[in-house]
Amino acid sequence: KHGVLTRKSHAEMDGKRTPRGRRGWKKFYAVLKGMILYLQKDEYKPDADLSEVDLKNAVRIHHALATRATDYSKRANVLKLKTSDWRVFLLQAPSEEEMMSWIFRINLV
Ligand code: I3P
Repeated sequence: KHGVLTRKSHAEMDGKRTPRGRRGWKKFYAVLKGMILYLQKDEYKPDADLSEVDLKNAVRIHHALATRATDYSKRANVLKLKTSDWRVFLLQAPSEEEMMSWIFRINLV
């Protein structure tokens, strides 16, 4: 699965709140491949190598949990992704349908 997702970092690897200055929203082209959610700067190109930044932004979603971000109301169609290493991301999808589809696919892994 792939598509546009806009990301906000809420908590870091240690579970601590992401510090100010790094809490902004950023748009990515997301690609779910195996157990990894790639958050790429540019649109998916099947045979292109991923840049260092793209690799750094990749999220392992094994044992991660995706839910609707019911406690976040500033934006619509936002899901909350909690990873096994205690990071928390908010991810905004372009539509309700896309958000539900991402939640379903992430939790299936
Ligand atoms: C953050 C940025 C986010 C905002 C966040 C700010 O600043 O303005 O858009 O979240 O508020 O800290 P920065 O880019 O300097 O990290 P919202 O869009 O959800 O308001 P927060 O600290 O209350 O999460």
